[in-house]
Amino acid sequence: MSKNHDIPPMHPASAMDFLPLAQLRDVQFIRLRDMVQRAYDHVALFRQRMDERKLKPADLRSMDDIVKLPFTVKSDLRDAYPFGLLASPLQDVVRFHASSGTTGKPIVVGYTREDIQDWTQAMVRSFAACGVHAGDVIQNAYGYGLFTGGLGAHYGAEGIGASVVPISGGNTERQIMLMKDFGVTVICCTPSYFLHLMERAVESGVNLKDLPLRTGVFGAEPWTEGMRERIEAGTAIRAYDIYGLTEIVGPGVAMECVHQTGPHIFEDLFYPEIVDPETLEPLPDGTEGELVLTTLCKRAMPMIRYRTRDITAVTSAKCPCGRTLRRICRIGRRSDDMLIIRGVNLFPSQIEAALLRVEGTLPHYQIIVDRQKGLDTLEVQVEVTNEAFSDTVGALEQLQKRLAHSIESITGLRPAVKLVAPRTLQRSEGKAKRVMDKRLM
Ligand code: DLL
Repeated sequence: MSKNHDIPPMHPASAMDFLPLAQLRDVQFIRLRDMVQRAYDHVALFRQRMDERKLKPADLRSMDDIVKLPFTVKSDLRDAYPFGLLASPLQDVVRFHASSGTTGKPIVVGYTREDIQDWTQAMVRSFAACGVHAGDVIQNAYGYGLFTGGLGAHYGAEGIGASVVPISGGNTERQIMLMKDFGVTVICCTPSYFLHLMERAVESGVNLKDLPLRTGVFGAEPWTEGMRERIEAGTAIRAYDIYGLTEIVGPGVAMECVHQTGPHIFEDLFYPEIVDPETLEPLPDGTEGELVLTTLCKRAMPMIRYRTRDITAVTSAKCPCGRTLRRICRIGRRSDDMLIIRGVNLFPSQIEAALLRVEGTLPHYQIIVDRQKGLDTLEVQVEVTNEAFSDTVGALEQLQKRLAHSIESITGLRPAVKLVAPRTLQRSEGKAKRVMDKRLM
């Protein structure tokens, strides 16, 4: 029995994780057909788009036919604000979440009781995949509220029978105090917020390596292998990548197992495809493109072929854990976060990778793009370690050169690198904001 509840914890390892492929495809297809029928019957937009293609739910004969279905994009959700895409009557919806996005109205998603159970199960499987179990003390520093991170991780943590500390984001001093006093073993937050926690722990005289903390469940924003190395070297934890998005469910669409080989997609619930973002042609496993996801079980708000804008590849290469679920490669970029500087395409994650290759810097940086006399300019501000900061001017100039060179070798662009003192750049409590594009202001 779990400690705080009358209900027993959910079974963490799902048979679905290890299903032979032929069986998995059968399960997916049965679910797809039912879901498409429901969407066709109850959502005007899906019916209209399928009618335009002269496609009926019964025309789907196997998983391969998924490519006949129309895509859904973020503006469809925005245009349907707030309840236009609900496939269930409002009285069956037990929860809403919303994501603010950058402009205009938020996108809203609804969940039935069964949807919440499926999502909880996906999060239970996520925790189980990275070795979290009943008896763990999970500090949940994802934001609670309309953002899916807090409640999504919370239900999964309770579901697996752990004790949850529902602290939400921010309040960093208190986070460190509770982590120490409660014997926290697992932390859930964005990787950028964890860096902030690491830094504040040092300032408060707390050595995270002395605490029972052993696992980090990090996601909601892009992060690099270099960042994982820095986090693991500075603590005694193993850092795992969790992926998800509001439109599909929230966290728990995909999660890394203990082998840290990239997040396994819970394919029996969320069917992945990769398409060419320009032509929208399907691409084979192993090829990079835009991730498209279809919910197979969602009742209140099914999503058909949702274009995530996240660029990755799906791999079916075997993982030592034995899961038959395919994996996504680390998501380093979105098709809509590309900066074009003097005609060169640049992704913020390339800058992170370049900076972390060089000794003497901290993983806190900001990218500032501007236009002067008609020419694009790129400045990268990066914090340096205390030791490096107290170095001679000559040594700092050398460091600056090494950083500019590292960035140039990855991006082809030579930036102005500005070294700043430790703790100068703004810290995030949720998703980090790395880019300031003054050309748009
Ligand atoms: O960020 C859900 C979530 C909460 C995921 C907690 C993981 C942990 P949104 O706010 O809708 O939902 O943002 C979704 O964030 O399309 C990606 O661009 C990005 N993202 C999420 N997880 C990762 C990750 C939540 N592990 C958008 N790596 C997605 C890279 C990620 N990017």
